[in-house]
Amino acid sequence: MTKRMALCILSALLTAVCMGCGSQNNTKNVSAEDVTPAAPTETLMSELSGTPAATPTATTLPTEAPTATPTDALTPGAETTDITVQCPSEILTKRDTVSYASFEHGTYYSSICDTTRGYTVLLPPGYTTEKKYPVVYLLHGIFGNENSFAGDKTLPVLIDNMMADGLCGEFILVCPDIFAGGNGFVTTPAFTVEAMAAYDRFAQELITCLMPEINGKYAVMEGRDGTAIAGFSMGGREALYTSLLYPEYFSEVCAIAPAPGIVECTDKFMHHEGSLKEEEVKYKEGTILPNHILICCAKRDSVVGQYPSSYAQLYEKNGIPRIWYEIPDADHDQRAQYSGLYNFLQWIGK
Ligand code: FER
Repeated sequence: MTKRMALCILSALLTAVCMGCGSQNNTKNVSAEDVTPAAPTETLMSELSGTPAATPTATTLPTEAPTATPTDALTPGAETTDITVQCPSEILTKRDTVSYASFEHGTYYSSICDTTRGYTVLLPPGYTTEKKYPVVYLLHGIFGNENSFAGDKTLPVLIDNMMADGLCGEFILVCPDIFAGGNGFVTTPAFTVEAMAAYDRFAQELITCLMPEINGKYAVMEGRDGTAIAGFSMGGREALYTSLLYPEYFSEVCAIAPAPGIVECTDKFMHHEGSLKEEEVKYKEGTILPNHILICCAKRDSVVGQYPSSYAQLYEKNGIPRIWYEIPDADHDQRAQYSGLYNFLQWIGK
C-alpha cells in the first residue's frame, strides 16, 4: 500500500468517525455524576498511550439535558459554572418560528501563506452594520477546511435556536481553513511533524491576516472582549495553542476533544515533538486570562483517547483555570461538538 493510499484510508476513517453521529432519537439520560473532574494523577502527556476507546456504542441523544456544576478549578470570578453534558435535543431541532442562516464563503489574501485563502461565515439573523457583533472563530479537525463546519446543517439550527432562546447573544461565526501551509511549509495536511508546523502557523495567520480581514469586512466588536476561539480535535488543539500564544486577543476559549501535540507525546498516529514544553503551557505573567477555558471530550473518544483529559490535568498542574468535563454518550463526533458548543456559546455576547 502506498503512503498516499494509507493516508486516504485514514482520512476516510476519521471522517466516518467525525461525521458518524447517528440518529437523534431520545432514549438515554445521563446523570450529574457524569460530569467528572480531571483525574488527580500526575501522569504526564508524554507517558500516556493515547489508546482510544472501543467502538462507539451510543448513537442517540438524551431526552433531558442534565446539568451539573463541575468542582474543578474555575476562573476567578466564576464561582459556579453550569455544564450541560448533552446538548438538549430541542436545540438541535428545526422550528417553524426561527429562520436559519446559511454560511457564506469568503476569501482573503494571506501574506503568511502568500496565497488566497478561504473562510466561511454565519451571520446572525437581522445582521446590520448599525451594530457591532462579537466574533467566534471555530476551527475544524484534521484534513478539514473552511467548508467542514459549513457542511453541517445542524450547526445553524443549534446557533439560531440558542439565540432565539436568549441562551447566547448575537454573534458572527467565522470558520477558517486552519492548515496554513505553503510559502516554505508543506502544502498537504498529514500526520507529520512538518504538517503540524503548518497547522501551528495558523495562530499567527489568524492574528495577522484573517482577523484584520474580518474586522474590516463585517460589523465586528473588535478586541479581546468581542473575540472567542473554539475548535474540534485538531482545531481544539489550535484553539488552546492560539490562546496561549496570543492571550490578549480572546476572552473565551473552547477545545472540544483537542488533539495531542501541544506537548511531546506519541500516539497511534505519530510522534509529536510538541509545540511547547510542558512548563511553557502557561499564560504570560501580567496577561488577563480568558474568562473561561473549556476543555471537554467524549468519555470514550476513539481518536484522541485520553489526551484531552491530559491537557486538563496539565492546565491544572500549571495553575491555569479551566473547566473540564466528559460526555458519556459521544465519541469523536458531532454529539461531542454540540455538547461543547452548547456550553461555550452561552458565554458569547452576554
Ligand atoms: C493525532 C490524533 C488526532 C493528531 C491529530 C488528530 C496530528 C486529529 C484528529 C481530528 O482532527 O479529528 O495524533 O495528530
